[in-house]
Amino acid sequence: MTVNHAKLVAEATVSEQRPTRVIVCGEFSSGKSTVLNILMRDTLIPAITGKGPRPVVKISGGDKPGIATEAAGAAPRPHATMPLARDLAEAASVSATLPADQLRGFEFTELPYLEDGPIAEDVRHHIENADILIWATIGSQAWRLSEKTIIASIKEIRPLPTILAVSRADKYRSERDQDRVRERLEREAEDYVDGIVFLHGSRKQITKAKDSEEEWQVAGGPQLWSALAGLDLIGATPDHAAKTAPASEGPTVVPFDPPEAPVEAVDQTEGAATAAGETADGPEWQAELRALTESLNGVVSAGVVPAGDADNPIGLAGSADDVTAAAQACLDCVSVHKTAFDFDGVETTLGRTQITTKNHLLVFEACDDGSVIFMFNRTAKMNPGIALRAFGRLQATYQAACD
Ligand SMILES: Nc1nc2c(ncn2[C@@H]2O[C@H](COP(=O)(O)OP(=O)(O)OP(=O)(O)O)[C@@H](O)[C@H]2O)c(=O)[nH]1
Ligand SMILES: [Mg+2]
Repeated sequence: MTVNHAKLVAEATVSEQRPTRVIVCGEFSSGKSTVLNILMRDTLIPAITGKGPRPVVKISGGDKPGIATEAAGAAPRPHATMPLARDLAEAASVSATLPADQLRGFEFTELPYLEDGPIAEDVRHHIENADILIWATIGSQAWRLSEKTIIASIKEIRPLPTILAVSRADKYRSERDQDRVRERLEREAEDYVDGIVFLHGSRKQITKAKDSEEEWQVAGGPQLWSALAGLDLIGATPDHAAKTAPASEGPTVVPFDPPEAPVEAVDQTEGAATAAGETADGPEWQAELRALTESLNGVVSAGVVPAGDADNPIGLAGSADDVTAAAQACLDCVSVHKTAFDFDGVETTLGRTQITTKNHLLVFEACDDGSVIFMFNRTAKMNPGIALRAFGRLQATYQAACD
């Protein structure tokens, strides 16, 4: 898989002491446990049927694997394997620690299904302490008024960056149907969610995804991780008191923190500038941006065209040919814009620009120093909303390095 978890973790856990907390919420049977199973790439959590009580389900990465349930007022009870659905339904909570690499630094918590109405105190507590919300919705009826109302109440408690996970997308009759739903959701849920991911989460599909990257891609696993990587997290400070402070204090963006692990070299176009203080892979900002693009799914190419050096784009992702082609498309666009829209001799500035084709999205922006940063994506692998958000982070990181 292409997700750089080191980056996600480094970024999300400002303090080493605490994992990134992701709460998975949604209405009854909307696919919350399925989201956890897809992230784990395993069908560990059974589907509990009936509209009765549900345990809080917590999954974390860690070296000491273990599963424990808790019942109200009783000590945690360890289990060698995940209890059956009927036993789980009677527990107040179940926690599983798994040695899976991709979960390291994370704590995913499925909260019992929510209904329109006041948010219970214990649910409120989870929201106040969370970093990210994944809202699960059923593909055939996605984004109902009740969901909007519940998410609004959650965001009033804490304005969590939010991924909309659309389950049962395998039930759409065609890709066109899914595209139509995506377009509608992008329009209607725009103010509430920061990214949309479609899931094919039947238990059979998740089982197939265990040993096959291709099947995992079909399930939507890499897309889900990509969407998480594209988020700006709020309020993560090592100080617990600050974390639980009222949301009215406003969000603060966690600074981008590159992974410490060496970043794999990407095709570099010859002739890129070399200045003092560079690492073997180029200046530090290049390593940062490569780590970020590497954590995204569906990037064909990405790079920077230095000001006044159009022939030597700096590759951040993709082959040298792909970088050159996308760079050329951006430069042509800038050039056409300059000549075609030069009103009365006053040069207009081209802002962030996106070109959408049937299967791709090219987005670029000219920076203050005249250089151009771009990203070229496959839309089937990362939907445009997430891609634009991710590009925003790429551009902001680059701009900060230029300043
Ligand atoms: N085919 C298919 N089935 C799915 C998908 N997502 C969920 N299901 C099935 O729908 C049922 C409910 O899914 P869950 O993930 O348990 O939903 P939940 O939100 O955790 O449900 P509650 O905790 O009971 O509210 C299960 O039988 C799942 O296997 C999907 O993407 N495709
Ligand atoms: Mg569930």
